[in-house]
Amino acid sequence: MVSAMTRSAVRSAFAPRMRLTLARNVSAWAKVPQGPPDAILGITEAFKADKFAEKINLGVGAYRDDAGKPFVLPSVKEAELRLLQQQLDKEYAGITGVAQFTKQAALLAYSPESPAIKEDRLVITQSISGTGALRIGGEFLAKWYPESKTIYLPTPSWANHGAVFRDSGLEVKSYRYYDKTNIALDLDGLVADLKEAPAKSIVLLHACAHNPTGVDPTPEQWQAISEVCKTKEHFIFFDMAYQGFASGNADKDAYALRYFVEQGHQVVLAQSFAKNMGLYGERVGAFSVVCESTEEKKRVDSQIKIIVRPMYSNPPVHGARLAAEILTDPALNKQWLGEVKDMADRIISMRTLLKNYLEELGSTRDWSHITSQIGMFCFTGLTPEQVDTLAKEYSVYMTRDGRVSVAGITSGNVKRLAEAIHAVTK
Ligand code: CBA
Repeated sequence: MVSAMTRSAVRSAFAPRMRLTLARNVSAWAKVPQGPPDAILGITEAFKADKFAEKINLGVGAYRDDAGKPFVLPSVKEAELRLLQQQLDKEYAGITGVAQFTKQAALLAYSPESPAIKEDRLVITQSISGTGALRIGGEFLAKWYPESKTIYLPTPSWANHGAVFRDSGLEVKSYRYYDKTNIALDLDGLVADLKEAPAKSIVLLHACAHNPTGVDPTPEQWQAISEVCKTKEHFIFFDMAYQGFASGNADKDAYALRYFVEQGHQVVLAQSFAKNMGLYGERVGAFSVVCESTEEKKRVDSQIKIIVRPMYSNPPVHGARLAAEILTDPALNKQWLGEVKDMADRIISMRTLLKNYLEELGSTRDWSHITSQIGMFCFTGLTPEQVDTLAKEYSVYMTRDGRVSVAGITSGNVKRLAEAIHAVTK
């Protein structure tokens, strides 16, 4: 047994080391709270943890082939082979990226006839896919747009928009977009809210294939939206993450952007090549600004570089080189456009199959919106509780707002999906 005297002697002998141990036990991150999983990418984590062989992931908007496998476009494989043969170096790109890529990205979005391109007054920078483009745009507007620090998003909008713009230093507000009752665009609500917003506010518009609703304005409705934005002198931020996916035609999907430019709106644009080229993990995108003159373009370009340089210095080259090859070579470009159409068509045929199966099963609900909505997503109208039951009891995963990534449906899983949806909506 150790006496009291001995114990205190031992304590003082070891005191400095105990203090050291104590200091080590209190981590610098002890007060960091647990954050919630991401509303969309968190679904993939839950899906991966599910052991059921016939599980279905309809969470993230990523295209799958009819066997449910990730799809590398044949045009991308061809471009990859060509790049390999060229044995290119791995030097840094400039701050605004691979010039051949950005030139082609601008042509794809705005068209070669665009006055902004012809008159050499379009600033464009490569970005870390669509998200990075939105972030550069948010930072640029927060720093340099003098009229407002508030951006208006549609309700609902992509789950990440709010965080991107808030972190860029903008205040985020919303305008009405979706009419739940009629499963359509709430044009009156949208126009009323944009009229109500202070003049010269920033307005975010999904250029096509609205995420998550799959409801896009018609050309006439776009004209009405342009009109109210003109009257109120609002500043337009287009997010175009799905060019080609809405109609299967890249030019048709660029209608709104081109119309607004034609109407004299000085827009900015975020582009993504994740979906239409299947370059998800390559992170290929672009951010562009329509300027008034070539002289103004030079000044804006210098400020974009000043934003990008401390953020990530310059973008990765591989994916941009792939996209440049596809967009530059006429034969490869044609092949790619055909592949985009094939992807869009497979999605459309899955919509029809799902609706037919639900009807065959005797569902009395009106499922016509499954086929009337466009793009990658179907906004099913399922409640968060029904979504939870689908995950727990049927291993069917989708976002809690009832959004289904139709690109994840296959002819092999659509029947089981219809049965599961029917079971929770009976
Ligand atoms: N804008 C919109 C409207 C989007 O839907 C997405 C992707 C992006 C960003 C921008 P990226 O940075 O990959 O180019 O795309 N949205 C998702 O498809 C998904 O990729 C989705 O499932 O909603 C995501 O990141 O959440």
